[in-house]
Amino acid sequence: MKMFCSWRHMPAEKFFNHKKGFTLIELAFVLVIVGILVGMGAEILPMLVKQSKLKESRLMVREAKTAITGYALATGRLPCASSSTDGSENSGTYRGYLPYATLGISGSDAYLSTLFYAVDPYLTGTATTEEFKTALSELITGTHSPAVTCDSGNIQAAFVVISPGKNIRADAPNDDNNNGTVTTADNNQFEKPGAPETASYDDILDAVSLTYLYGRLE
Ligand SMILES: [Ca+2]
Ligand SMILES: [Ca+2]
Ligand SMILES: [Ca+2]
Repeated sequence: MKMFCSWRHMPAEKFFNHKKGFTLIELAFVLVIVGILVGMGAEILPMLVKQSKLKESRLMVREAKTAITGYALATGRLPCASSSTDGSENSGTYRGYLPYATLGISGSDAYLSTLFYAVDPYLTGTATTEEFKTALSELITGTHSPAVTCDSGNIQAAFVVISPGKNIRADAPNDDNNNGTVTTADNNQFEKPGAPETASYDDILDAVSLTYLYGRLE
C-alpha cells in the first residue's frame, strides 16, 4: 500500500526526501524573519513605552489641574504649594511641589516624580467664592499685579502644574537655578502649556489662566 501525504498527493517517501532538501533553507528563512521581527520589536517597544508614559503623565497633570480647579470652586481659594514631597500645603509657599494630599490625589507622574505646582499668592488668601472672584478680577484688570506667567508673559496664570518629564528634572524656564526642581528659589515665569519636547526640555506643563478660572465662577 502506498502512503500519500496530504500535501498535493505526493508519495510520502518522496515528500520526506524533498522536505529534507529544504529544511536548512527553510530554517534559515525562518531565522531571518524572526531576526527581523525581533529587531522591529526592539525598536518599537521602547517607543511604545515612551509614548504610554508620556500619555499617562499628561493625564496626571490634567487630573491635578482639574482637582485644583475643583478645590478653588469648593473652598474659595487656591491651595499653597508643598515645600516637600509629602503633599501637604505649606502656608506661604507659592512655588514647590503639588499639595496632592491636600487635594486627595496621587500627585506623581508616570516617571514616579512628584508634580510641581506654582500659584499666584493673591489667590491663596481668600475665604469665600465672592472674595476669590474679586481677587481674580483685580488680577485680570491689573488693579493687583498678576504674579505667575507662561509663554514669555503671554499667559497670566492662576496656577501651573508641571511634570518634570522623562529626564525627571524640571527644565528651564520652569527651573531657573538649574537644580531640577521648582522652588521659591526659581522665578514665576514658566514655559507655554503643551510646548514641544526638545533636547533640553521635556517637561509636561499645564496652566489655568486667570480669565478661564474667572469664567468657571460665572
Ligand atoms: Ca524635564
Ligand atoms: Ca530650581
Ligand atoms: Ca522660571
